Amino acid sequence: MAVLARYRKARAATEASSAMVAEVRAGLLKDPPEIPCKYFYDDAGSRLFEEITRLPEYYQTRTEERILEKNADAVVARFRPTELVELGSGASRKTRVLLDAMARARLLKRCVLFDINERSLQESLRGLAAAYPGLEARGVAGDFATDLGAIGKSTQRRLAIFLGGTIGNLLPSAVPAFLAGLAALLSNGDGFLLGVDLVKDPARLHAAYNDAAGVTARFNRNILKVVNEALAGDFDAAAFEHVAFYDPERSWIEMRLRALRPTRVRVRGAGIDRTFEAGDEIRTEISCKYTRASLMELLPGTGLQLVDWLTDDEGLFALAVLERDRSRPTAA
Ligand code: AVJ
Repeated sequence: MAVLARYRKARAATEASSAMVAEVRAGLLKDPPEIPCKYFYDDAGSRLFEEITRLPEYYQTRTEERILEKNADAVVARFRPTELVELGSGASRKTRVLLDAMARARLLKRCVLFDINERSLQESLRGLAAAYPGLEARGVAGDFATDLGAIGKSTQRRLAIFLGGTIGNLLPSAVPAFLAGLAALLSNGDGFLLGVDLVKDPARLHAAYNDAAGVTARFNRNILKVVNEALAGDFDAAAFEHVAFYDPERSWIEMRLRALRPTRVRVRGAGIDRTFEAGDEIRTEISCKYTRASLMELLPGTGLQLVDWLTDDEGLFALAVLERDRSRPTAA
């Protein structure tokens, strides 16, 4: 059987690394300084994130998987997709729940995976090719905030999925443009499943980002190693502690790295040379939490409509079921 499993990069390697130079430099020169959270996901960081998804405190992944398992057949029955498009697929365990539902409905033809980490993509594509003979699977490596266009449009009926609550990494002000870009990949009547972590008891959120085993702390500090390796830096990761807290005003978790003592840092590849005093912080991630209402506020003008809201009994996590607006022309 012919299995098509290939991937390409949304941008050339040189272009991606010059973007990293500019982004890391601009971030570290901000006050307070920051490092974009997409740089968490080198191979070690991707593995640490997989470990996070199995932590007892990190309810997101298993809750979303349960919601998906319960509703996959109904979602497939509603949109009748022949092609699945997954953004930020990572290890792509949840992808299979939908591919299985599409196969049961005898609709499954194609699958496109989009992820920042090339190795995750290659492994996922290899796994899917083995598990779904005849599936036309391809991958695109890129940044979902800027490179979505590289996926291109399709003549197939598409179901796009963006799971895990990763939309929370975008500032809410950046979400409408992202959603409009995603809608441009779809045709009228196509579906989009968006996983969102919900506003809840701050203690529960705090625990999820400050796990007892310290995996999130290792994940957070790993970003310094990524910067060191890619940009000839000399961050002393041991000089920084993990900080994660919930900001109830902005409804987001913020992760930071806080200097434990004065530490000089040079990042030669980004032209950075500065000292962090004890207590100085670098912001490494925001993870926004939504309600049905706060998500709906971001939809007008994007070409997407909320048609269902699937959640768990405890109201921890939701899958927003969105449809490419039928009343709009398909042209982006
Ligand atoms: C993959 C972005 C959804 O925000 O919860 C996990 C990343 N950061 N623990 C999240 C993360 C700290 C995760 N997302």
